[in-house]
Amino acid sequence: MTISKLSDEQISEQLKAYPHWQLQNGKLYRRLTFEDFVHAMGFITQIAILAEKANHHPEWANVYRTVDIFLTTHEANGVTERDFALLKHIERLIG
Ligand code: HBI
Repeated sequence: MTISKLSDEQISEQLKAYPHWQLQNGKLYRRLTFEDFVHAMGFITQIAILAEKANHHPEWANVYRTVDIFLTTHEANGVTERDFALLKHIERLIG
């Protein structure tokens, strides 16, 4: 199923509800900092399971207790509702 990317205006409008996130190089981006490396890995593992179930995967970088997470939809070459769905899962998980 092809999915269309959202416009920058649509993205900015939806991001108003998520002030920790920003649009960076066409991707939704947030830096997460955990109490230690093991907690960072626990987060990554939980999101990995969700992502696999949704067949929609993040791009991320982990250095010790930080996780930089980037959400974009490769097949749309931009941000789609699938990215916001994963963002909402992440926000629910970290509380
Ligand atoms: N994850 N972020 C992202 N974007 C995609 O387009 C995507 C994906 N995970 C799996 C996936 N596409 C598959 O549907 C295709 O690789 C077949």
